[in-house]
Amino acid sequence: MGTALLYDEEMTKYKLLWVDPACKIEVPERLIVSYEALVRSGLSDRCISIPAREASDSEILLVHSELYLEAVKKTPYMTLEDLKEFTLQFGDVYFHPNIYHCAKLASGSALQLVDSVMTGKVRNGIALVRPPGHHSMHGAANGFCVFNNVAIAARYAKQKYGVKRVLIVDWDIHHGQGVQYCFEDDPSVLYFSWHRYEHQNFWPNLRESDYDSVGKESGAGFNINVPWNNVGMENSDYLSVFCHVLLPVAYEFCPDLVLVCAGFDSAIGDPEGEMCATPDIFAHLTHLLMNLAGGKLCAVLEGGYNLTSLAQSVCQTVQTLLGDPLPQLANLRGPCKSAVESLQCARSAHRRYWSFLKHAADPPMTDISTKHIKSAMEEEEKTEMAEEERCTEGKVWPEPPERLCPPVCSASVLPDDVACPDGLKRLSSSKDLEPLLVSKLKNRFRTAAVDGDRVTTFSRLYTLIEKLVANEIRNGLVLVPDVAAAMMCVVQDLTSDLVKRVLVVCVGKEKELDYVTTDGKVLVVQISSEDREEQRSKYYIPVCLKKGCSDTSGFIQAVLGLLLPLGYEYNPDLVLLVRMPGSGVVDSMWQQLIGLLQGFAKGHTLVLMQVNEKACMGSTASALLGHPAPPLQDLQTPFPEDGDALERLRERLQADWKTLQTTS
Ligand code: X5A
Ligand code: ZN
Repeated sequence: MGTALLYDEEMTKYKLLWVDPACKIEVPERLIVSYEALVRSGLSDRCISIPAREASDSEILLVHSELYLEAVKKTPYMTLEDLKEFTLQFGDVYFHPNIYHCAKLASGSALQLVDSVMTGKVRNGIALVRPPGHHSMHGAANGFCVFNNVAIAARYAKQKYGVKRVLIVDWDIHHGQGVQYCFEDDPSVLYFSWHRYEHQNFWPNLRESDYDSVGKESGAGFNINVPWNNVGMENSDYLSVFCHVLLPVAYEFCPDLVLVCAGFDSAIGDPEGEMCATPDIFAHLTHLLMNLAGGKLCAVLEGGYNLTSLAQSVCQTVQTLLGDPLPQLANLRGPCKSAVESLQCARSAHRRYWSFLKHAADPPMTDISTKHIKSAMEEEEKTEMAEEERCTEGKVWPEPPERLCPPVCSASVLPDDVACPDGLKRLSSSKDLEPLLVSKLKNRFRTAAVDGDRVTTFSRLYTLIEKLVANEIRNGLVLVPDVAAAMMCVVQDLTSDLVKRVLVVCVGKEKELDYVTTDGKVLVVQISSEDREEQRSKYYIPVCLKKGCSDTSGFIQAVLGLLLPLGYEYNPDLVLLVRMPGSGVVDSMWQQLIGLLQGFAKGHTLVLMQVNEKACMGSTASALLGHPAPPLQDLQTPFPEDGDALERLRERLQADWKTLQTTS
């Protein structure tokens, strides 16, 4: 199961033929540099190339009016003067004799991609297209867009494949108002968009781009807008919105298909967006969506006008779709004040529709009632802000580091009588442990004689960790007789010299977790039914769920709203995932957890399980190998106590962990 790449040089063959400052950035080179970067980096060779095709009339009519289609059909025969005049009835768009052909190819490419993914020919894919689509409307071109490629693709997927729920994630820096209008009364398509808004002072300057446009009639709750009221948003702002707004809703929605309006004008250096998120953020945004809908994800290019930033961002996205390890994001801060306001407003506007947001706090009244006065004030603040603080087109940033795949994806350390799951490499030999380490282990087990089997297991485990750290192996699965003791050994003895920061995720009850707490070399997040209020410290975070780990709703809520942001801020070099015996965690939840955790530490995850839990070895191995987790179906409403407790915990931890901030 691979990654599809759709590209056709034909779509580079139209351009602006007159002077129009609003349109001059939409150039054929956008597509050329994106594709060439994929070729140069060797990524295109690893994709499955799918031919583009033209969308048919009836497919275009899934979204657009006959009148509009017939009008566009005439453009190839128009004179330059006619084209100019035709263009005038629309906003910020241009026509060219070849654009109708390209627009049909752009929509058709999105449909070919949907076909490839829905028939199982590929797992996921990307379509590099021009013209973009998300601004075009039922009867109008707009914002460089002629046909709404992604909207057509969503309707097509529903019609042709009986897809029940489609999630559209629009990370382009402009509001895809065309997509919003298309689906605002439709509960089967959930549209999420963040966009530069500046209290309606940024194009397309629509009142309905604000957070309070939540959808209409039965579609209420299925339109999510997160307006950015300042420029200069960073990686941490984008991740906060994903963790605290989009992902909780997306998991509750449980889509059958994910479509991405993949505009890269939200990246640093873009003259339209003026944001500061780096191209490697798209690796993480992509990754965070890849465990939804069983991995069925179709990305379709929208905007992106800084050619350097665009090409890098496209590569980051494709490399993630291919399953390569994620880049580490260093020095993440909390969201900025303006981002917190935006995400708080969006959460609050949607909490009546989504049980995963039920406990979101109200934004302070003043923020709403004085918004416009405030916006004027902010305008001033901003111009006063040192100009070099703001990102401009001339801004430079380091090229994202190369993302190297280790020679071995997944390795295992297992007792000799346990069969190794397919695809995993069994570690059966190892060098002898240093005597010092052996004596430490003996101490740990409080036995004079650590038996031979145990020493063998631990020396193999040590070898595995060394190879993870050396990037010879991506991740590992280890079965031990006593998980609690093994966890302690790994954390205190085996990793201390090798790894700067270990994120320990402990699933289920464990009495003796008190030791690993103080110096920041280890961060423990434990999810169980046990309340250990007195234990809380910055580096030991127990999450208590009323019904423990078997409550998938509470569990996923804790993972998205707490574990993910903490992980991003902590930025571990190794993730140790410990499954306590009898934790009760549901298989699909366990796989989701493994999948999501692989966004940290370049994918270096070590899973520790008890030998008698062989039953879940297969699903663990599958998740470690990078197969998408099955969707979490039929999630129940979380227990109100759990939602409350989670919100309180987040509140309390906000002083130490800025990424947990959801209120101002
Ligand atoms: C697809 C896209 C932007 C239009 C900006 C017009 N369109 N000012 O990014
Ligand atoms: Zn855009």
